[in-house]
Amino acid sequence: MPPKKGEGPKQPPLIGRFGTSLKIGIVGLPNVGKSTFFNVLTKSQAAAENFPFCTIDPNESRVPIPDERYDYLCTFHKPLSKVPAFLNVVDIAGLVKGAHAGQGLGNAFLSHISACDGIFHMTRAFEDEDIIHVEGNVDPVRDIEIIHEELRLKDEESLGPIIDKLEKTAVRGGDKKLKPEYDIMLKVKNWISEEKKHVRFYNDWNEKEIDVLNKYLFLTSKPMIYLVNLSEKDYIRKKNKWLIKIKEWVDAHDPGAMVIPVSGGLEAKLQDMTDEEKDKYCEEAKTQSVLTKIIKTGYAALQLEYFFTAGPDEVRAWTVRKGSKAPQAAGKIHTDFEKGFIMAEVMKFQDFKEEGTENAVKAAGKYRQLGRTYIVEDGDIIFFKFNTPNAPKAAKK
Ligand SMILES: Nc1nc2c(ncn2[C@@H]2O[C@H](COP(=O)(O)OP(=O)(O)O)[C@@H](O)[C@H]2O)c(=O)[nH]1
Ligand SMILES: [Mg+2]
Repeated sequence: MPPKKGEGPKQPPLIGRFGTSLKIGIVGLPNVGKSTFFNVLTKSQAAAENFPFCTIDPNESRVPIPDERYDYLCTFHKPLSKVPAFLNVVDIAGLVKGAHAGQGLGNAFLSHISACDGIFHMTRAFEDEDIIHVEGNVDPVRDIEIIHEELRLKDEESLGPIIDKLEKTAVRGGDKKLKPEYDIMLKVKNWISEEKKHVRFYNDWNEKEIDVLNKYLFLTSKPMIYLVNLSEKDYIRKKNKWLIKIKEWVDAHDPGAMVIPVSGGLEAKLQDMTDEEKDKYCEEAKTQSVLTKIIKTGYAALQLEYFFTAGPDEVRAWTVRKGSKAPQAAGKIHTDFEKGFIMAEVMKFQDFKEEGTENAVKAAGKYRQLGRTYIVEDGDIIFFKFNTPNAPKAAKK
């Protein structure tokens, strides 16, 4: 018999803040279209569903993750309450050259980035003489390098006092426990200051090193998705002289990172249309919005995924960190669920859709009862059984 799914090898540790309430910041030079894009994202949720709590403050928004599985479950159950998964997005004011040394509103912006867990790095590849470019002309590769360098310099600056302090305690103070941390920080410093690289570009950090990195959460350890803001015309024809150059630069410096072409102008225009108008416009122009892809990519970059609980009362997506085991996932719903965890009854969404009902899934032998070591998979529909003295034996949220 093959091993039970979900009880596979140990997953590697992840760099980043531990938690599920993570944020992604839109970062870039001034006037590249960040706020326009942020407003499109913010409105996308307002239009889709009326969630009054989505706008956290003028610069931060909770954007629902578009998901056909969620939509299907809502249509199926017609629940009283519906809660999708969200991506928290922050519109960060433009960063300029010298920000690490306090240029512009430098340090404030950098601390806003510090509060984020991932970065939508927006660059401008559209020409428009009416819109001032802080660097004088359009050159997104140069602009990407400016932002990268600011983040790197800021990390370099943060490292100084960290190493001084560790040196005092671990080396001169003889605190042996801290010596490994000191050594790791020297390695990080070498990488950032001598190699002039971002923390994330070194893909061989071991578990111990990642533990230490997660204590400091360097700006250059945050995953980055490159959004190339194009004119509507270039976006539609999928052609712009910078696209290949950007892709080559990213592949060489930040291998594995995604480059996504977008047109803020087009997205804003589509947003103001009715669904029919939008479909017609996209069909005629042979194009489509890229918002859904951007939102999903951003969410995945934060190492997040979700499982569903679904019934007539509520259909809800629960965000967990990738690789979470069933009891931790249960704990997202209620701490009692985790403490008194008995089992997770799991249906795959695809099975549910194909079989048509929960009973049919059961009859087909595809309804599984899984234990504490089960690693939750994205889109699982879960019913937890748990045990606590003062609570019912099982609960379906
Ligand atoms: N031509 C063109 N102009 C844009 C586009 N996106 C934004 N803009 C304009 O560029 C200016 C700066 O945009 P904004 O979103 O405030 O940029 P931010 O400074 O990066 O937040 C505004 O006048 C926008 O209307 C676009 O895709 N095409
Ligand atoms: Mg702005």
